[in-house]
Amino acid sequence: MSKIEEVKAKVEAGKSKLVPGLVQEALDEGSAAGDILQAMVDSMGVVGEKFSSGEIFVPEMLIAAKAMSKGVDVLKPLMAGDGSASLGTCIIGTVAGDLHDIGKNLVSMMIESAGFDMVDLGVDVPADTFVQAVKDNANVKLVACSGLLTTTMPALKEAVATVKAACPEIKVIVGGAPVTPEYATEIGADGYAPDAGSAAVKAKELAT
Ligand code: B1M
Repeated sequence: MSKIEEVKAKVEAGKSKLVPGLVQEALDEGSAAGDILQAMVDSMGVVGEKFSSGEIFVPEMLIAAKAMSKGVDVLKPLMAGDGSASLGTCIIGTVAGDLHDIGKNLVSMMIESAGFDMVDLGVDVPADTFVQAVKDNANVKLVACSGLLTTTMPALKEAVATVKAACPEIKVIVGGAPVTPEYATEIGADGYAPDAGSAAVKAKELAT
């Protein structure tokens, strides 16, 4: 089994203590950070399928998520930006009622590496909190809202509407597994991205 396959297996199994060391070993063997990250994202896909089929339950999903986060911590310094001039501040959060943060954290990491200063509001963020953060921080150009559940898509809509009503000059980008480009347009978002890499590209496009 290759080191990357080992990382994938241990994330699936939720082995938080082993994953960081294996990620480091994979890097030391010459694997690219992006490939290791993709392997961990794939693991979460497998975990989701196992949850859907009733093979595992919420606690197993949670420990797999923790294991992946530990692995991402090792990769984060390698994905950091070049420290050049800031493109502005981006407020990011997962919308109200939604506790999923791995995708949001990856999106935050990639937008930061594209040159933005990030203010991460965490998960379960009420619409008004996004607005307050725009007011409390300097040079805000962008609000990025993540939603992972079909049941929290209305919260995404509320977040976009609330930010747009209070701060029309601020661009809002949305994403997350159930979100489509059509839905993003329907709820009045300025941008949509299907993954973390394209979120960074879209963020740059909207803010410059
Ligand atoms: Co949850 N969960 N979960 N879960 N969970 C899903 C999302 C689910 C698809 C699993 C399944 O049934 N197959 C399902 C949703 C079904 C639906 O709505 N249609 C589900 C469910 C049902 C639930 C609960 C309701 C389960 C329950 O309690 N019965 C519950 C809800 C809790 C809540 O939020 N209120 C729940 C809880 C949890 C845990 C807490 C246990 C845990 C999350 C822990 C954490 O995040 N810290 C968890 C996990 C781990 C998952 C799965 C397995 C993995 C999610 C993940 O991290 N994926 C997930 C199944 C799956 O995704 N296949 C599942 C990896 C991550 C990199 O991908 O988040 O999609 P993703 O992010 C991507 C893109 O979506 C995009 O870029 C990211 C990186 O490329 N993206 C953006 C995300 N945000 C973006 C923002 C952007 C642009 C792009 O612009 C701003």
